[in-house]
Amino acid sequence: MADRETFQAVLPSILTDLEQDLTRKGMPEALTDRFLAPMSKGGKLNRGLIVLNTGHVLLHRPLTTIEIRHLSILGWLTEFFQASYLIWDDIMDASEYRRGQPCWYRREGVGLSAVNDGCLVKSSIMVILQQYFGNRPEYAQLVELFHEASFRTELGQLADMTTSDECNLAEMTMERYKFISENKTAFYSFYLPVALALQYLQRTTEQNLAIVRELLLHMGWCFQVQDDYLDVFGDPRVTGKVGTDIRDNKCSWIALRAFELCSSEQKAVLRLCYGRPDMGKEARAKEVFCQVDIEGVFRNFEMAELDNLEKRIEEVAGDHEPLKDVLWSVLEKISRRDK
Ligand code: DMA
Ligand code: MG
Ligand code: MG
Ligand code: MG
Repeated sequence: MADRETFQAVLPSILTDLEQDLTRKGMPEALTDRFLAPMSKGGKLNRGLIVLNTGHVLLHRPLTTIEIRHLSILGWLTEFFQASYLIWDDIMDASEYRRGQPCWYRREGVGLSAVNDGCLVKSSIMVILQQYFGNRPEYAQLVELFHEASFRTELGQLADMTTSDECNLAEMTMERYKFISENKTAFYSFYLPVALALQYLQRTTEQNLAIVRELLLHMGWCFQVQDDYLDVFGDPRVTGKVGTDIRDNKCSWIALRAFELCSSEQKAVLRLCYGRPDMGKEARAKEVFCQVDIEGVFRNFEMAELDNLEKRIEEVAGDHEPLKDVLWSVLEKISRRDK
């Protein structure tokens, strides 16, 4: 069976485990479906699949049935992690669509209860982690990784929101951008899934972790640059979401780069139009992005960064064959993506 199907086949049993836990806690049966609803919402499953794939690539032998199951569970917990932060992120960004449907907080009968739903999805991680890994030697490390990822993601989201609220485009810097994207995205999307697999398979050394951390944070930063590009130029039918970065005054890579390339007239248009809740102004800001050929600038940057990452992987992980293979397979996932 391909990784994706193997992985997907594990979700129903996790949901059943959660359901049984609720029953033990005396949760009225009528509420169970409501509890489970935000946990099975699809998506690319990239992050979850990275955990299982890292296992395959890391060991020079086939994984055992139990290893496949455990890695898939850790993958689903990574997906739960993402699901909870996306629920909150869509409220914070006033987004309308996610994965081709109205954002969770905009669903009939959800509204601000979405805040608590995000908490429940996230707390479910610890319920399942305890159940399957509670007696294993690496349990404390797995818990710690999820805690660290939470803190980093929240710091990134704080920096993302505060920068939008307090800075205009001229005041935003690439240094700030790097902090935001490494924290809000890279840590949980790239480092967390690989580090979970390394911990579970007991392949961590200080050096291993340092190598993957450096490269995966870099990959996550590139991934966020792509996300920022797709926010404005992606096809909503493919990405499943409608961008809000221009009107939200986001410290977005393409806005920062475009501003650097603008003439003073174009800068004046962006000053007037970027970060305003007005469709006409949003369109004018996008027009300026097109005038400075930001799409071409982005494509060149993407190509150069992917090359750069390939070189860096050879340099840093060259003597660590299994780690190198892991990093290559993650890099493949982000190469020239359109969603
Ligand atoms: C999302 O950044 C970050 C987290 C922690 C979910 P974003 O708002 O750019 O993501 P999206 O474009 O998917 O809304
Ligand atoms: Mg968002
Ligand atoms: Mg956001
Ligand atoms: Mg985005």
